[in-house]
Amino acid sequence: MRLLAVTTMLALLFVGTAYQTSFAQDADNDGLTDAQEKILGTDPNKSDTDGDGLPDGDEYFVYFTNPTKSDTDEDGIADKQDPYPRWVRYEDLNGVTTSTDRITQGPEGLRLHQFVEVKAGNVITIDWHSFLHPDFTMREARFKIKFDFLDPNRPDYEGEGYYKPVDTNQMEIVLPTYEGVFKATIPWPGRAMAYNDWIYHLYSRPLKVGQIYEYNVFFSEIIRWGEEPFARARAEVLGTEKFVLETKLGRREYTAFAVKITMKFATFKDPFFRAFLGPDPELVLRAVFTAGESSQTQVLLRYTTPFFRITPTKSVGFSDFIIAH
Ligand SMILES: [Ca+2]
Ligand SMILES: [Ca+2]
Ligand SMILES: [Ca+2]
Ligand SMILES: [Ca+2]
Repeated sequence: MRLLAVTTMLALLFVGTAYQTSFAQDADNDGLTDAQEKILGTDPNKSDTDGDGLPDGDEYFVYFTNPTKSDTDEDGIADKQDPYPRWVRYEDLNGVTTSTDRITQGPEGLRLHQFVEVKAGNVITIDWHSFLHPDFTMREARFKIKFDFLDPNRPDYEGEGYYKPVDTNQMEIVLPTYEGVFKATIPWPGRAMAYNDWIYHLYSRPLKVGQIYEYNVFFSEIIRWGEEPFARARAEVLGTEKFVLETKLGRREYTAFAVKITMKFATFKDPFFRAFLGPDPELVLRAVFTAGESSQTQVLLRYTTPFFRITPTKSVGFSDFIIAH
């Protein structure tokens, strides 16, 4: 009788202890507690749930890859081997624009596939493919643009366009626009790329404090109004800072590289652009990356990009993107 009572007491004590420590317990020692694994749907007793060679905790906190999927971006290369393993979704802070971006390494260099959706009453989508070369030059792009208008009297629109090099310093561009297709062959300077691409040139290389990159950014929309479409950009890695990110597992602080980007435009002729940006505009933007050792561990957390909205009315604005994690 006495023995039974002791056993019961011990059992109660054990249950109580297990209950108290379950929140902090990491049974498989993969950097995620059992409670966190429940939220993410990973196996609390298996450190590498999807068997891709990366522990669950590293996938979630360091690589930003999916711990339950061995090939996060579905390019046929498992997360551990993939130099660009993510298919990442960014949202702008106004909740208007989302972008789902993927970089893959192919025989012709890096390839960017970006799907942008702008929901501001009407819905505009841009399905963008381009090739990024290590010298900051974009040699080819093709894309689809769709306008889905709320106004039933305004017909929806869908068009395809491309940038194709004629030779090393000229580019043929075809832009589908609401008023029709715009075609031109324009001088294409060295180290020049479309504005969809510039952030990925920084993303695709390990950054170091003090580094400076200079290049040109092409804004296709303004060429139709006779403006000089290239901005001269200068990106400087200023230093590291603390960056707080909201994740499914709560707020988490990262040590991050802060990059300052200055974009200098030519003098605007159009009165609308002059009024909005001044006659001699220089935009100062910023980007934040986790301070990783390689392109695989370095994650783009936040960046700002200017845009010139493609009709029906001229507009200029900024999207401040933050990673959805
Ligand atoms: Ca665990
Ligand atoms: Ca894994
Ligand atoms: Ca994975
Ligand atoms: Ca992959």
